[in-house]
Formats: sequence, C-alpha cells, structure tokens
Amino acid sequence: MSTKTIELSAHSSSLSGDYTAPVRHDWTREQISVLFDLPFDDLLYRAHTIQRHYHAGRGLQISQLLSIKTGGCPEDCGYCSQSVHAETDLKASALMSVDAVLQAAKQAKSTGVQRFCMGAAWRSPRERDLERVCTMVEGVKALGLETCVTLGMLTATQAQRLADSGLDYYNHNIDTSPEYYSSLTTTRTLQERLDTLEHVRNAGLKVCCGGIVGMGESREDRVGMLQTLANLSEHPESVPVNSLIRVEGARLAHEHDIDRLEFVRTISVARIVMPMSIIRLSAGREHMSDELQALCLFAGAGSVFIGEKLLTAPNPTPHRDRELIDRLGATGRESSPIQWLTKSQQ
Ligand code: SAM
Ligand code: DTB
Ligand code: SF4
Repeated sequence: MSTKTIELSAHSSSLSGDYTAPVRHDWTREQISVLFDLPFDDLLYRAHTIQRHYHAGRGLQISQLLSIKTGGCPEDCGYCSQSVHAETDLKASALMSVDAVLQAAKQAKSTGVQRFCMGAAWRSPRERDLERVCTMVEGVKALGLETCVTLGMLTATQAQRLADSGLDYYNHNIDTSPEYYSSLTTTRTLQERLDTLEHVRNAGLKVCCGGIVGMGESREDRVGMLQTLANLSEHPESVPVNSLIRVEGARLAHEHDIDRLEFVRTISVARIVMPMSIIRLSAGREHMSDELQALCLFAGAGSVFIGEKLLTAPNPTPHRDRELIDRLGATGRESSPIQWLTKSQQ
C-alpha cells in the first residue's frame, strides 16, 4: 500500500501520483481551506483516489430512517421541523410501540436496507423511554439489520445501557462550526454535544456524526465543522453531510440554496480529511438531480438513506432511488467497513 502523503499546496502540479491520505487528527484550518480552494477537478481527483484506496468494491451502504417519537422537542434548532419553537403544522406523537417499530424494520429489511436508524425528538431520553428503545434495538438486530439510534444527549450510563442492548451506531451531529453553533441552537452548547459523543465512544458504540450545509454558514464555517470532526480523537465511522431541507415555519425556512458545486466540495474535503469514514449523502437528496448525486458518490459519499421519508421530511421515492442505484451499478455491501479494512490490512 502506498503511503505517499497528500501535499497540501493548492499549486501542487504533481497530481497524477498515487495519493492516499494518512488518518490524521491534527488538521489546521489553513490546510482544510487549501483543500476547499483547489481547482474542482484536482479536488475531485484527490477525493476519489482516496475513496478508491480505502473503499474500493464496497458498494453503496443503504440505511432507512424511522421517527419513533415525533415533534414537541424543547430544543430550538433553527433548521428543524420538530422543535416546539418552530411554527410548523407537524403533528407531535408519543414514542411508538415496539411492535410498530419492528413491523417497519421488517418492511425495510425486505427491500434490502442494511441499517435501520431510529430517531426521537428529545433533548435527552427519560429512563423509561430508553428501556423501550433498547427493546426496539434488540428486536431490530434480531431481524439481521444493523441498528442506529439518535435520541439527543446521553449520560455515560445511558450510552452504556444502549451498548449493552447491542446497538451498533449512535447518531449525534455537531451540525456546524464552533463559531456558528449558537446561531443555530441556543438551548445547548457544542461542548454538550461533544460530551455525549465521548460517552458514546467510551461505551464502545460506533459514532455517526456530521452536519448540515446550506444554513447561511460561510465557507470558513464548513472548514471549521470538518476540522472539528477530523480532529476528534477517533473519526466517526459514519459522517452524514446533510443539505438543509427548508421547512416552512422553521427559523431557517428561507435560507438561500448553497451552490451545488460547493456542496460537492464539502463532501470531497470530508472524504480527504477522514479517509476511512463512510460519508453519507443524507438529507436534501429529494431536490438533487441524479447527476449531482452521482458526482457526490464519485467524490466519496458511500451511503444514502432510502425510503419515502427521512424522519419527517420527504426523500426521493423508492422507485426513483432504485432506478438511480441500478443506473449507477451501485450495489449493497456485505460486510462493515471496519471488518473490510481489518481484512485488507492483515
Ligand atoms: N433530536 C436528536 C438530535 O438532534 O440529535 C435526533 C434527531 S435530529 C432530527 C438528527 C439530525 O438531523 C440533526 O442533528 C440535524 O443534523 C439533521 N436535521 C434535522 N433537521 C434537518 C433539516 N431540516 N435539514 C437537514 N438536516 C436536518
Ligand atoms: C442525519 O445526519 N441525517 C438524518 C439522520 N442523521 C438522523 C436525519 C435527517 C433529518 C432531516 C429532516 C427530517 O426528516 O425531519
Ligand atoms: Fe430537537 Fe433534534 Fe430537532 Fe434539535 S434537531 S429540535 S434536538 S429533534
């Protein structure tokens, strides 16, 4: 395996070599900015080379979301339809029954989904509710699916309880840069988010952590978000890159669309700075052309959410996704990234 390291000069002319990126946790903002500033084709070339090196033959990872507890969330995240502070017409509902969740998981499994992700609109889970979620996790795992939950902030004990139930992944996003964070959410700090991520790691769970672009943040904020993720002591196994879904009634309902090529740049830089992570092309695909999605996959995204809905927002129809997956020849993968990497490095 070549260990030639990436040169962080925008003027580098030697772009035809066999580049790989070492796994690093000491990225400076300047280095990440240099990557963002590369000519588009150079950036794509570097990102795709890393994708090929670390993820060749892996196929597309396919997940499905289910909102197990919708709306009524006390947090004030400006992008979210489920906050009590948003003036949306979303109907709040109580935590679903275990049976209803398992029905949905069975249906997902029958369509070839690999990971089933359950989301709850909580600031943090109550003990009784957490017990029910653990029963859901056990049931979904027994169907042969990977499991992920996203339930808000956790204590160390709660993270451990979830790990004991057999949970595979916990999703908890940092969403943006440290500087922009308080423009999005005032009811918690980024440090509280990072504390939960640490509890999740210490409990031995795999981490799914990323953010959103297109919320009126600057390029520097996107750099800061990726730096924060890439300098975590371990990179998240999954890094969702969401494109803001503008929800009528939410504070960020009228943000301007981000330049599509800047979105692809964000995916590409995420690919380079966290070379072993699976980058997920997450929210916002409904309004992306097939060609834009193909470009994101080429740039290094290796995972999508399929199904009519994400949590509350629409997603491309399963029919459109099936056609796209067929046209791209993108197949599901058999083993987890970590197993695959371990095997190839032996
Ligand atoms: N309440 C939990 C939390 O905030 O961690 C879990 C659910 S929350 C909906 C999961 C993630 O979805 C958020 O962290 C955010 O990154 C993403 N998200 C929420 N609303 C979104 C929107 N309108 N557009 C894009 N991403 C969104
Ligand atoms: C993530 O980063 N994106 C997914 C998953 N993690 C939970 C959620 C996207 C939510 C989009 C808005 C909605 O459906 O309400
Ligand atoms: Fe609540 Fe999560 Fe929505 Fe924020 S993103 S309002 S924490 S459901």
